[in-house]
Amino acid sequence: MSQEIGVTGLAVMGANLARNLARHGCRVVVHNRTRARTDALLAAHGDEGEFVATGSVHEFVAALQRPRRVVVMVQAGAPTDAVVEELMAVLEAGDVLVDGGNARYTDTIRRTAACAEKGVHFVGAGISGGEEGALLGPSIMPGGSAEAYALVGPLLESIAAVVDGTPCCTHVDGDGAGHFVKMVHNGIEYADMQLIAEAYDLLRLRLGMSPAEIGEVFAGWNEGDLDSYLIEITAEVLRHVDADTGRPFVDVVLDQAEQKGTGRWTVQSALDLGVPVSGIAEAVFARALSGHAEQRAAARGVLPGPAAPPEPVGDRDGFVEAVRQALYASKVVAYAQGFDQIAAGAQAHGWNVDRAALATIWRGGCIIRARFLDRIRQAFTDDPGLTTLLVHPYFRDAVAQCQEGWRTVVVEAVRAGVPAPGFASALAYYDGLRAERLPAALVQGLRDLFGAHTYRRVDREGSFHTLWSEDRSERPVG
Ligand code: NBP
Repeated sequence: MSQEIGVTGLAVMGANLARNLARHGCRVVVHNRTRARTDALLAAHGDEGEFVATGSVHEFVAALQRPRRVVVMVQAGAPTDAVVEELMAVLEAGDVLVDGGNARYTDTIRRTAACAEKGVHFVGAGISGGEEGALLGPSIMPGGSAEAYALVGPLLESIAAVVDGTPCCTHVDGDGAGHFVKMVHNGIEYADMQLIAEAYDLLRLRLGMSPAEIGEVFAGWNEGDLDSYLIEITAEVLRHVDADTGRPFVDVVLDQAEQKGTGRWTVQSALDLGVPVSGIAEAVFARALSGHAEQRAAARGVLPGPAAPPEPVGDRDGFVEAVRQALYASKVVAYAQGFDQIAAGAQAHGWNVDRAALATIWRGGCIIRARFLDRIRQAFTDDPGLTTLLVHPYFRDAVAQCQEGWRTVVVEAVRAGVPAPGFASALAYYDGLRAERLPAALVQGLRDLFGAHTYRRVDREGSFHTLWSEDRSERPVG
């Protein structure tokens, strides 16, 4: 395989990916709509490897040997369509076009089909790790055909993060599979961050700890089961002091969380698939609530909280440990839900997604990298058809050990009027899964009464309808 690739789109991600490729001995032909970015890249980093700067798209494509390998790193949506269209006018059958942006997976399915008409392989590759990951080793989730992966996979694997000698890059499966799993990865990231934020809030409001003290707690947690990139950077952010005011950094940041869209896409897809990703949904809605400044201003000081001021928490160390348990258990639920969505998406689209392989490539490079992904990898390796992570013996026992603290924290949050939607909904999901009977039976009864929607019985096969407005006798239906 020739060690050559083209990269178009040289903003932060594309430039760093190009540098990563060049540092790994690849000849990198670079291009950007605005030439100044190309020149800036070469001026600053041209000595890191072999770069070939090009001006026009024609020049860019002509500088590559066939079959050409081209990575597109531009803004998702219309810009990606514009770039793909421009490239498709010059690329030829057998060439490979890799979209490393955060494309919506349905767009990737459409682009893959359109490129295939001309014999060009389209690879929608999820890339996680931000700008640092792009430079030093991201986690890469390429979709597309096996034939296309054979052409670009080894190159992508060579620049990915490496954990225990294994590159954090694997062929996920056909057309949109790569971008689908990247979307769910980002959804899990939303849930993870929301849970971390709730843990911080409870320690601050119920124990009166300072951000720096809570930073120390997170640093300590990072030594154990919670060891992860997000926990590590939480400690860093909480310890940070604003240079202008001398106040904790978190206290000078406006408390309105923004979003770029992948969390929302994950929830929209989960709704279509019928998968209860309540942890991700709560995280998306919590960000939305934080941004509803008008409603918050109207309610602040107007809506009463608990009648009596909450009593101080007596056992400080015990409460810190309970919050750790709530965080760990809720995190397992969020990951379990995300992996359920991946299984459901794969089934709906006819992809064969190996969840153990995904957990393997999420152990490094990406934002959700965490020690416990190794446990998830092991769980799906033990049982590739595992119905839910929560019933694997390791996670069943680990969550069971956290259960008491988890429940204490949710009760305390409710009692004190501190919002903890992630912890509470994760616990409700857990209790919902393990319930002997759910009140869904009553929902079915109501649906049958007002809409003749029918129901199934616990003691007989088939569907039934009760003649509610007549003699209330029961009829088999269909
Ligand atoms: P941006 O998402 O900010 O996009 C800027 C790039 O898109 C520039 O190269 C710009 O060219 C190009 N571009 C645009 Br905008 N419209 C174009 C058009 N019509 N034709 C040609 N080029 C066009 O860059 P980024 O933050 O480096 O991210 C690149 C991709 O990677 C995105 O899809 C992003 O979602 C994804 N991603 C980002 C991160 C991250 O941490 N930032 C992480 C993972 C994935 P110009 O210079 O001429 O304006």
